[in-house]
Amino acid sequence: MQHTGWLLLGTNLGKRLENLQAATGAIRTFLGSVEVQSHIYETAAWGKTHQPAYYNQAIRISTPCTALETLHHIKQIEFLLGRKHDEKWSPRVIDIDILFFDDISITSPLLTIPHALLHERRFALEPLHEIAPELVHPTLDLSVTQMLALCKDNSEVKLLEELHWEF
Ligand code: PH2
Ligand code: MG
Ligand code: MG
Repeated sequence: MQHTGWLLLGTNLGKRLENLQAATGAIRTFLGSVEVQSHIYETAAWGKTHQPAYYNQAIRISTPCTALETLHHIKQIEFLLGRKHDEKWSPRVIDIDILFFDDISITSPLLTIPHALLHERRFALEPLHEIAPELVHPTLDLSVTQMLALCKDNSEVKLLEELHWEF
């Protein structure tokens, strides 16, 4: 059975565009098809703000893996791409977060779906809104459009113009 996952990719160390491309390639290899990709957004660091700006991108995947299997593969991909065991919210080469998975809601020490901080983070909501405005949060009962309208986070999130991409 195929499952649908909405993931957020984030990177603020090294060559950010290449990190996103490598992550997408590895997701295709280990998880399944990448069906939709948002534009890339350059976003001010949230949480610990004194660090380089991120590139963030939301994608929709189709995978035979369950949510826990998906998490397991994501951890492997992050390791493969050079992510170090780091402190909470410290700069990273790649971070892959599960925002939504089918219409499930799980709260466990290993995994929380939908992502627990999604509604508080403009850097996640804007890219997700581009690819899934009508998706409804199963416990808040709000669409992504509604969550974005209610979001109090005013950190900078700007659409990256192709001309500004770093090669
Ligand atoms: N991820 C974090 C903490 N802060 N800020 C931005 N702009 N983008 C992120 O992906 C991000 C963050 C923890 O994973
Ligand atoms: Mg994260
Ligand atoms: Mg993460």
